[in-house]
Amino acid sequence: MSRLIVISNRVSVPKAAGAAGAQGGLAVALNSALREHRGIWFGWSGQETEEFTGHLNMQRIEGVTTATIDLEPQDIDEYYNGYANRTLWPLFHYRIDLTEYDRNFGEGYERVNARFADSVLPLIEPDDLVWVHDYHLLPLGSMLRQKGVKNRTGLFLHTPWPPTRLLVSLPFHERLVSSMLEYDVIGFQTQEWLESFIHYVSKELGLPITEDGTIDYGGRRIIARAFPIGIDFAEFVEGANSAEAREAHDRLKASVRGRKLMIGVDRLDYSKGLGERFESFGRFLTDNPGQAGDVVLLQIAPPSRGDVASYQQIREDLERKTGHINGAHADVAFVPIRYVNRGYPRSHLAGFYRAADIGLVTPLRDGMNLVAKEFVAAQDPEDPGVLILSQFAGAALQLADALLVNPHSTEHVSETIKRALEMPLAERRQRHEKLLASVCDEDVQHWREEFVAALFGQAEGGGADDTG
Ligand code: GDG
Repeated sequence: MSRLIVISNRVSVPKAAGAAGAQGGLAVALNSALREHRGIWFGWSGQETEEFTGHLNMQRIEGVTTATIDLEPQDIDEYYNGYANRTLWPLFHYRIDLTEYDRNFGEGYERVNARFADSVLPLIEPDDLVWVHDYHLLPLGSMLRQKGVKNRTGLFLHTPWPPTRLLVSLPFHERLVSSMLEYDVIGFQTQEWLESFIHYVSKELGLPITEDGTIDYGGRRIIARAFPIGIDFAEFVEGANSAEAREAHDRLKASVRGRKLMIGVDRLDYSKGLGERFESFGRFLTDNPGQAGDVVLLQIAPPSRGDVASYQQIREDLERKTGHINGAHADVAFVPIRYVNRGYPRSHLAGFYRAADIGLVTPLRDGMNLVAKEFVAAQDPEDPGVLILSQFAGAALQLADALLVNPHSTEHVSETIKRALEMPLAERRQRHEKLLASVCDEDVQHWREEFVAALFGQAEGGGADDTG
């Protein structure tokens, strides 16, 4: 078996099952992948250093070797807070109104990608497969090639890929996308993002796409494919059956005192549609005065990217909206929105999901969305809750038996909440069964195996495993 070198912006050390903290979806998925694969996970430590040295901090934790570097404050400003999170993240989530273009960000992004390439280079051995993750590191593959790396390299993008008409608003977009074409495999969450990418490559770069869907780049064939990410189903179900999960479940159930419970769990991010979600719930309360005291929304939203102004803005916005809606609909013994700005251990989350009658997952745009899948996995199959899911989450393509909504329409979401609350048990079970089958079969192991097979298949010289 070839060794795997995983490269991502941050390296997140595996955590014990019950550990607290808001690990992002990427961290959760990669911990699980690396547990089974011998290999190294390389990335930024999250620490600052006055002057970049490229010194590798190596650690071995639970069978995974991690190698990290520290970055200079200017790197963090321009690459991480700048180009990655003020330029690419909003653009890739269709928010050109929030997208900032600054020459220094672009230069910082390229400088840090080059620093990543220089630092990881001595760790790469001839037979290793190199698997790069996400929008922070799009040009890394081409920088590794320039430094003589001949290994098979792949990129998986966790975010959406924007339509060509939006992407062309990015200065130097051709340079950025061309740099991605040094990877052998480029993976997207869904067919939709893949099609947008292919559209760009063919229309803007004029490259031929072969009949089997590969990109012909100067005679080299690049596999571009959808690999929908999943959750670690077995681990999650085990956590959901733990004593801590049961205790968290019972505590939350007792606190709502027989009322119906809706749950949302999201990093505090404008792409997650939290403001629209709160407004939709406010509308439901206004439109259904008879039910207003009977439904509680628990929104868990651990802060993220707090150094970026648009994230400070969303936080203020949500505080205002929560205050407004609670002010209008609360009673002496009842507050409709419980808005919590902190993270919980995963096992507690599982208990909370299970206690909820409705999972409200309404991003305006999301590469995949793992919360939707976790909500399904945590339900009691005999008496399952209902998943309300945005049609704009990548997950909607696999979870078509959820109640799909347009998160921009407060009217639609409000009516769907009503429908979910009234859904008969037989329909809930029927929908849940189908959702569960998808979440269980297309789990994170499946995702990793498919990606590595595509990467390795090429290494063997035939694209042998490029099925589906
Ligand atoms: C990116 C893409 C894609 C949240 N609060 C707590 C907590 N979480 C965990 C959730 C879930 C993860 O964070 C969030 O994953 P998502 O997929 O929902 O979203 P992003 O962070 O935006 O992830 C996304 C993903 O990458 C994977 O490819 O699906 O589209 O944007 O696992 O449970 N975990 C803990 N406490 C919390 O309070 N422990």
